[in-house]
Parts: sequence; structure tokens; C-alpha cells
Amino acid sequence: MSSEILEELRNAVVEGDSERAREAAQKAIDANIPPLDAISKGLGAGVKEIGDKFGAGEVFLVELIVAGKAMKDGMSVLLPVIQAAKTKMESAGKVVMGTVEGDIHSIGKDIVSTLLEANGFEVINMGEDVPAKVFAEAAKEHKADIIGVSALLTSSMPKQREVVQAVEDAGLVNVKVMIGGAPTTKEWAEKIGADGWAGDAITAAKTAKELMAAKRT
Ligand code: B12
Repeated sequence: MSSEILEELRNAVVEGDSERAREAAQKAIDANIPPLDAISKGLGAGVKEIGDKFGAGEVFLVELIVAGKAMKDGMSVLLPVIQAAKTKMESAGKVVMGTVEGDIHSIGKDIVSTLLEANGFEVINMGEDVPAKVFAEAAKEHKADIIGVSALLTSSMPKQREVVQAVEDAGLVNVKVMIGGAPTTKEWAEKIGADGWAGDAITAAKTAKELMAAKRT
């Protein structure tokens, strides 16, 4: 039963069918499938399939666009459930989150933002195509503890380095920079002087907590 629903979520994204993605997402909730599993093993599996096919030149950009939209629409049903699971707690910290300049991929960043919120963090989601300086200015304005920087394109990854530099230039010594996104690695994070890296949303929440602990020592 649950594998059938995961399959339905995957197919809805592959076929770029937003309505089916929303319906299957609701079915997943009704069947008590953990929403994060529905996102990663269902919707995410579909978007990965289309991404790989696009990379191999087997599908066109329009298919990538409708698949991305179906994933976002399915997520719009699932993310509020993750958010609602949040227990009332003291703020774990404040995070300014965004996707780098020149990059409009939002899905992974939004999942990470929701998971951080579910773990008690306050998240200021700056959206996509965010210039390095704007990350630093927002961190200053909101007195953020952490800046989260997403990049999905190999060509936009260098902008993550610019964010690290902008934070340094702004003298924000107590603000940690955490980066992520499919093409990034722990080695890349270390190379550009970022304080943390995570390859998925659950690890991102864990890393954010570790960065908060490091700030206190
Ligand atoms: C959906 C999609 C799109 C959608 C995006 C819709 C949206 N609103 O986000 C659209 C159609 C707009 C799009 C556009 C383009 N795309 Co695109 N896209 C994808 C696709 C299929 C899925 C990305 C995704 O959402 N994955 C699912 C999420 C959950 O995974 P994720 O983003 O990796 O996030 C997880 C982790 O990385 C991590 N994480 C993410 N962010 C952060 C941040 C922090 C702080 C931390 C700690 C962790 C973290 O946690 C997340 C949750 O687990 C990928 C293929 C792929 N396999 O990645 C291609 C892909 C990224 N796109 C690609 C390309 C080439 C493009 C375009 C240039 C195509 C074009 N010719 O126009 C444009 C770029 C436009 C731009 N300027 O940004 C290439 C990139 C190649 C490269 N190496 O540079 C890929 C890899 C496809 C491919 N195989 O060729 N794309």
C-alpha cells in the first residue's frame, strides 16, 4: 500500500501532473507515511528521474519545468504536516536561508527550511537568486545565527564562496555559514571556508544544531 502511494507520487512528478501529485500527497498523509519519506522516496525519486533524463538529453526543458512544478505542488500538501509536528519550544536559533544569485532552484532549500522550522529554528527564507551581499545584509538586519546557502548548478556554486566572503567583509564574526545543494560536497564547503555542509534536510537540521552549540563555546 505505502509503496504504491510512493510510486504514485513518483509517477505524478515524472508525468508533470500537479493535481495527481497533490492527491497522492494527501493519500500519503492519510496512510500515515512520514511526510519526509513521501517527499524523498516519492516526489524526489520522480524529480531525480527527470533530472537524470534531462542531463542525458532524453527530455526537454519543458518536462523539467512541469516536473519541478508537480514536485512543489505535492510538497505544498506535505510540508505543512512537517511544520505542524513542531512542538512549542524556545527558538533554537535564527537562520537566513536562500539560493545563490543566478540560480532559481528552490525545492531543496524549501525542504531544508521546513525541517529547520520543525526543529525550532526561526527561518527567514530569502527566496532564490539572492546576491551574496544581500545574504550578509539580511543576517545583520535579522541578527541571524546561521546563513544557509543553496546552489544547484555547478556554475552557481562559486557564489557560495562569495557569500562566505561577504559575511567576512561585513565583519559578522559570530554568523555561521552552512551550505548545500546537489553538486556541493563537504570538501567544497571546507575549501571555501564555510562552517557547515549537509547533503539532506535531516542532516542540515543536525548540522545547524551543531553550529549553534559551537557558537556557544
Ligand atoms: C527541478 C529542477 C529544475 C526546476 C527547478 C524548480 C524549482 N522551483 O526549484 C527548473 C525547471 C526551474 C530548473 C531549471 C534549470 N535547471 Co534544473 N533541475 C531540477 C532537478 C530535476 C531537480 C532539483 C531538485 O529540486 N531536487 C530535489 C531536491 C530535494 O534536492 P536538492 O535540491 O539537491 O536538495 C537537497 C540537498 O541537496 C540539500 N540541500 C539543498 N539546499 C540546501 C541548502 C543548505 C543550506 C543545506 C544545508 C542543504 C541543502 O537538502 C535538500 C533536501 O534533501 C535537477 C536534477 C537533480 N538531480 O538535482 C536539475 C538540475 C539541477 N538542473 C540543471 C539545469 C542545467 C538547469 C537549467 C540551467 C536548465 C536550462 N537549460 O535552463 C535551469 C537553471 C535555471 C537557473 N538559472 O537556476 C542541471 C544542473 C547541471 C549542473 N551540474 O550544473 C540538473 C542537475 C539537471 C541535469 N541532470 O542536467 N531545474
